Amino acid sequence: MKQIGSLMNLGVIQNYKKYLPVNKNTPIITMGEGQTPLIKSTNIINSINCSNLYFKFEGCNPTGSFKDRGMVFAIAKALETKSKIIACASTGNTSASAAAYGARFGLKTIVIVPNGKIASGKLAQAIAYGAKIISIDGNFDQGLSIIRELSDDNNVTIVNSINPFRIEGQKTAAFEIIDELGDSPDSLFIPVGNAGNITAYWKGFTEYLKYEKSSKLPILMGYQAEGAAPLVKGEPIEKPETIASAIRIGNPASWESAIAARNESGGLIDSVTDDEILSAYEMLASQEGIFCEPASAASLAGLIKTNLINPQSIKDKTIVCVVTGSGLKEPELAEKQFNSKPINIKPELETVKEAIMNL
Ligand code: AN7
Repeated sequence: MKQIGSLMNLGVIQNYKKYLPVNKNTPIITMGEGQTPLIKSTNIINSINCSNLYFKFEGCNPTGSFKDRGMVFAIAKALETKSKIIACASTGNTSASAAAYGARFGLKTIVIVPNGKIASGKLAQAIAYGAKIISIDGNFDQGLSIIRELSDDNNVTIVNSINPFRIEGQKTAAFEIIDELGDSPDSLFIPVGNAGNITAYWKGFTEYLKYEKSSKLPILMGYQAEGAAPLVKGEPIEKPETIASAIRIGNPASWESAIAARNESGGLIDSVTDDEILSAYEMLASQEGIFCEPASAASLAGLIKTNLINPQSIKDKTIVCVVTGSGLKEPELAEKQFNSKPINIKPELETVKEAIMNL
């Protein structure tokens, strides 16, 4: 019995409450988020010039993305202050996460999403969890500016990453990586959209160094999609475009903290093309068994780009690529993107045998 209990994931608030702004009125809630696998590369490592490569697969969170780490804490804080309504703008994953935790913990959830620009699985989640869904003929950035104005109304708690508790919860991913590796990796490669996550990882890494849980800080390497790369261009993009809909963001809310994370870590925020993203998306699935959404593959795309242009910078290093969400969010893309297609035949042993011989 005891052993079974010890294997239970108590969630990121319970596991890391010592490092979070938890007080006696903060409810310790969870849906089992966090403790996601840090998967050692078995095949891609052979074509990359580093010595240890890991994928932090955040698609294994309860709603299929890293957002759950931050959402659980934002919701705990909303409950602490007796808020009844939560709201967010989203490219999809934040809305799925908010809707799930909102449903579970009795909060009305309002989500604003860009019409026709969110993956089908994410919309299905928001519908299933019962959120009030407002689809706007506009993009994420326009949705977020509406949300910011809503936040003047005290009855509504904003659960975008402009809510500092989201960042607090998400920093636990950095803690888990250090707890598992025994120290910080040399570099962390991460997709960047609204730039909350790169901010959160940097906070986590710097705090764990301060608590002497690690001996060094990693270099942070953030990747935006080429058509949605305001941090690379140095100015907001009015009409961001990319196949990676999760990071189709032209004016990131955490702009300054992302630049600070880059500068303080001695890292880089660069862009990768949609083709590079799709190629990394295919490699993760077909070579490592990690089926992620396209935005999530921007981290590996960035590592492959770095391996080509500056191999010395990763030589002999321990590297973690953050894989932010599940490929099941957007099944249509896989059907379009991969060569492997089902063959349709009669339900007869001989016909099946013949088909297998011809594979
Ligand atoms: C899979 O859900 O912004 O740089 O509204 O879903 O912290 O924004 C999602 C972002 C990367 C970028 N990977 O993270 C939203 C939203 C996936 C994502 C990002 C997102 P941030």
